[in-house]
Amino acid sequence: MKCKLISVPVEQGQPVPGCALGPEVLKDAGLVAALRDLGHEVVDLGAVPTPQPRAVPAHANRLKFLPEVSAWVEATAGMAYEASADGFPIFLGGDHSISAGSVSGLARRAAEEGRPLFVLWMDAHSDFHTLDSTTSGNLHGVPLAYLCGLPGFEGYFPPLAAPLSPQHVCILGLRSVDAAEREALAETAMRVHDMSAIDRKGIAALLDSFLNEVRAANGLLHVSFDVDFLDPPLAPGVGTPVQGGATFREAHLAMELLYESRLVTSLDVVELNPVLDERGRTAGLAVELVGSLLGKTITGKRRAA
Ligand code: 5AB
Ligand code: MN
Ligand code: MN
Ligand code: MN
Repeated sequence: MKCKLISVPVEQGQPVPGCALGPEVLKDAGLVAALRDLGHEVVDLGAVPTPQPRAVPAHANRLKFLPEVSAWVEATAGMAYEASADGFPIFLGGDHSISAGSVSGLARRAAEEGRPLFVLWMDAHSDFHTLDSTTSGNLHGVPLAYLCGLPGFEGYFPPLAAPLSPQHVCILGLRSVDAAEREALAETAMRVHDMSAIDRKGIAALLDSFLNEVRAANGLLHVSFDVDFLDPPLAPGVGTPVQGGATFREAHLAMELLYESRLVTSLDVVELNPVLDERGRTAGLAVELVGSLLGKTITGKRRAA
């Protein structure tokens, strides 16, 4: 596989300084070597150049850094569209607002190819606020609502070439949902698997059923991996930790199943905050999980799918 690394050093979508250091620290933690050891070609496309803030109208809600984040979304979408012509793009965040850009660029490409884009959103949070419903004003909490075409983004975020179909989206690992998000989620056809579902059914059963849908539809599959999906003691280097997250083995198993499916075509790794990390543990684990998603197994042998 030809892995294309795209750095998106944005932290204005969330309140804690340090998140923009994510791409460099993931590379320092051995990301390139981990991928090469698995036999992949790695092309580092560098960082999305810092864009000029977009001229957007004033918004009635107190949104933080809207012109800046909106500009990053537009610039990242352009880069994602270009990079997805071939290979396996990996977007290194930066906060989760970057996925409004990466996924919209990938969705435009998928629409042109006439294939449905599926998205697996691995996250403690649903990121399903609109610009009107967010109470924090932090724009890392809105990307999934934007990507699904919820109202209120017009004129503030770039126009979407191809909104996601909610039936093609699966949230995994959820344990923090705001009231407005809960209402909006109740009205969509998205698959929403919270931690309680993982406890009861197991991550393998939940993922298998989604992966079967992707396969049956001949879909492309993007994985948006918010590092706060992981349980905070394993992954302290995140700005919005929530107790009760995925365990070390649950996370690895998810990645192993995703690899075996051979369905994944692109990836985001977001929300790592190296300033909050403890001795590089979160960065190291994130690199290890990317390795598992791209073929690393315990014995080095491949399992039959
Ligand atoms: B993340 C919260 N719902 O809107 C909000 O880390 C948290 O990308 C958003 O998943 C977390 O501020 C966004 C309370
Ligand atoms: Mn997120
Ligand atoms: Mn999150
Ligand atoms: Mn976060």
